[in-house]
Formats: sequence, C-alpha cells, structure tokens
Amino acid sequence: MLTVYSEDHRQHDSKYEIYGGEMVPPHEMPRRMDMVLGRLKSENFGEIIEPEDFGMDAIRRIHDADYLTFLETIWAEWNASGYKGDVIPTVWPSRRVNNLNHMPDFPEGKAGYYALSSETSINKGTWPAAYTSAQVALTAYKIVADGARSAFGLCRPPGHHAAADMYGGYCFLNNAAIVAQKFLDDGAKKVAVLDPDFHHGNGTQSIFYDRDDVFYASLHGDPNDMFPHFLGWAEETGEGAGEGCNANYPMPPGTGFDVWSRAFEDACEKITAFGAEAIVISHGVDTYENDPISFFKLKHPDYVTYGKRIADLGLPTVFLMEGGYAVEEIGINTVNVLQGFESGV
Ligand code: OKP
Ligand code: ZN
Repeated sequence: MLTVYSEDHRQHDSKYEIYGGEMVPPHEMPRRMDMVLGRLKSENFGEIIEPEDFGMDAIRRIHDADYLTFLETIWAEWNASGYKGDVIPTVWPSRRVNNLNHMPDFPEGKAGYYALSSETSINKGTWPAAYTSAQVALTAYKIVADGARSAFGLCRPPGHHAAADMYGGYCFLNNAAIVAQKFLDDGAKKVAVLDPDFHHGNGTQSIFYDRDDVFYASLHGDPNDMFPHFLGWAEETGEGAGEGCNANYPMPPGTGFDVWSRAFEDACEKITAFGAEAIVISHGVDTYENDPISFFKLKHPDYVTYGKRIADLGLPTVFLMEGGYAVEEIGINTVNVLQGFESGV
C-alpha cells in the first residue's frame, strides 16, 4: 500500500491547548507523524510519496467559501490586532446570544463564530498545513481511483470534527468528507465513511446527515462522557433522504475489544447492506488502552484484527489519518491496521 505524506504539517505547531484548565502543549503534535513514519519504514510497509496539488475545487465541494477565507486569513488578522499568542477562541454564539446575521469584525468574534471548541489553536502555518493535509487525502484518493485496492493518506491535521463552516477538535478541513465527495463526483453512486477513531466525527456526520449517497458509521466514546459531548448519540440515524444512512455506536469508559468489535461488525454489515462502492476510513487509533485523552481499551493485536475485517468488505479503500495520542505507540497501532488489511486482501 502506498502512503502519501508531506512535511508541510510541521507548520501547524501551536504552542498551547487549553486542557483541564491548564495551558499544555497540544496533544495533537507534529511528533505523531514521526512515529507513524518510523513504523512504516521499520516494517518496510511500502513506498511513501509526496502529495500532488489538486487546488481548492474538491475542498470547496465540502466547505463554505466564507469559512475557507477565515481559515486563510485569521492568524494574520489576530496578529495585526496586537494579540501575541495563537488564535484561541474564547467566546461563542450560545443559546441566548446568537444573532448570526452579522459576522463580527474583530478576530476574536470571528474565531468564536467558526469554532467548535477551544483546544484547537491556530498558528501562522495552520492554513498551509491544513491545505496540504487535504491534498494528501486527495492524492490517496487518486491512487485508489486509478485502480489500487487501497492507499493511506498520512494526514495532519486531522479532519473528522470539521464541518462545512466549523473547525475544532484539532480539525480544520474534513479530509474524509472531501474524499467521499470526490468519489461521488467522479461517478460512484454510494460511498461509506467508517470512523473507528475514538471520538465521534461530528463534522462528517453533519456534512452528510441529510443525504442518501454517503453512509457514515462512527464508534466512539459516549457523548455523556466525552468530547464533542453534543453530538454522537445512537438515536442520530440521519434525516430526510439521509434517514438510515448514519450509524453511531457510543460506548462507555473501559470498553474493550470484545464489545467494540461487535459494534464494528454491525457497522461493517450496515455498510455492505447500504451498497457502498468505495470506503473512506477515518483512521484514528486513540482507542488504544494507553491513550492519554481517551477511555477505550484496545490492544496492539486488535488493530490487526479489525484491519482485516475492513479488507473483507471488498471495497476500494482510502485510509486517512485522524487521532491517536499515545505518541510513542501510535505508529504500531496505525500500521497494524494497514497490515491487517493487506493480510485480508
Ligand atoms: C480529535 B480526534 C476539551 C477536550 C477536547 C479534543 C479531542 C479532539 C480529538 N477541551 N478534546 O478525534 O482524535
Ligand atoms: Zn479522536
């Protein structure tokens, strides 16, 4: 399997994340990619190639123009306003303060307008890094569209929390949604996005919620106990034409592979019943037992097992990196899934 990767992600390197009332270094850090690259190489997994530049068209199919302009310009505006740090939102439209007919001029207001949450800082290089991350995803797509069974986009920053006009959860552009839409625009009738990342992919769900051409399935920490807290319940099954095309599997703290893999099997069966012609995997490995911000209990071999189950779907498959914060072990778990997949092809 080819891996697509660019060094451009290093430009997204914010200093701080607000976590538990403290300013800490972001859990989503550049070193994550070094660990995945190291494992890909030590396992001789396959060639690692640079992304092509496909421009903005596929990105604009998912994200609103005003939101993209915001991402491109907010750091410079923030900096010009006299603020010294990273862009960190501190005020949001809320239940009683929410006249969205006006976009505030001041950058703090703009950040709050577009932000899901405050842990996601924007620094000078965030936009070029997010742009290239989407190009990494689109290049992985192209490899599969050209006939390969699978490809791995080693994306950073990740994407599944980003909606049409919202960033947060370390995400800016929804790489998985961009690729799913590209499959459709190039002729596929039905595509699935399967999201084993520990967190609910609220962005992907919201982008496709009323549509019957994309099936979204997510296994994640119960919103009662885990970010993003306000989406990801099992009752969310899609709406309108999309009714029945969304499947959420929220699970409680301590969930191990016995329970998790049954939910995974159900998601796989639903995707087969849906009739997907291709699949995008939101490849997060923060389900790992030692992940510092998560609470599932998957172990190294479990990743091989579910990677093989993905292969059994028999679909053209684009893997896109999402989360995983047990940094020293992210490479093992990430590559285990890919090796499990290849053993099942
Ligand atoms: C991104 B991905 C409260 C905690 C926020 C954000 C986690 C984002 C995970 N401020 N935690 O799905 O791995
Ligand atoms: Zn995650």
